[in-house]
Amino acid sequence: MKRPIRVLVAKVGLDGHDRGAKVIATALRDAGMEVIYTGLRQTPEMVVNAALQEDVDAIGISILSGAHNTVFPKVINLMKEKGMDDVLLTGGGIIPDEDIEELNKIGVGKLFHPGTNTHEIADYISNWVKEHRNF
Ligand code: B12
Repeated sequence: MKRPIRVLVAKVGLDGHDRGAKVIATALRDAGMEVIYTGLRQTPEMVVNAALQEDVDAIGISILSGAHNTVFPKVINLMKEKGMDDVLLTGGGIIPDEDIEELNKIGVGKLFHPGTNTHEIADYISNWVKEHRNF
């Protein structure tokens, strides 16, 4: 690859569960990716604007608060509005399987449960980006 994969890791909502986001940000950096971590309490608009400005290959959202069915559709719709069709939206946290299925149907990528090995997540992002983005 000519350049490292760029990923925006974001925490949307008002809760303070940032451990998973920080673990993922560190794991993706260790896997050789360039990671921008937004910090806590971002809105979908802030996340998508930051992703556009930073020209990322993937957006990763961490959600443990239960707000996934509100947040992911908002983010994917904003991405579509801005023409970010070749950017991956992925994430993880406390998200039931039936909700993951519905979110996948509207274009959200894989969502990972607690306990997922971080290598699996890094491999998924890396393979998706190689397949869908022009390097
Ligand atoms: C630690 C913890 C806390 C800590 C948070 C510390 C911190 N700085 O993060 C503290 C004590 C502050 C806390 C507080 C609260 N918590 Co809490 N907390 C937890 C707990 C026990 C573990 C979360 C954790 O850190 N796991 C370790 C990390 C590494 O794992 P992870 O985030 O799941 O990440 C993995 C995957 O999910 C995935 N992933 C996660 N993010 C991302 C992002 C991307 C991009 C990708 C690809 C993958 C990915 O990959 C990671 C690696 O495998 C969970 C229960 C649980 N079993 O998850 C409850 C839990 C999340 N908390 C809960 C609640 C209710 C609260 C409180 C509201 C309790 C209260 N009444 O006060 C408060 C909220 C306070 C606040 N202001 O936000 C609930 C949420 C319920 C819900 N979703 O409906 C849970 C599920 C407990 C429960 N069973 O009820 N909590």
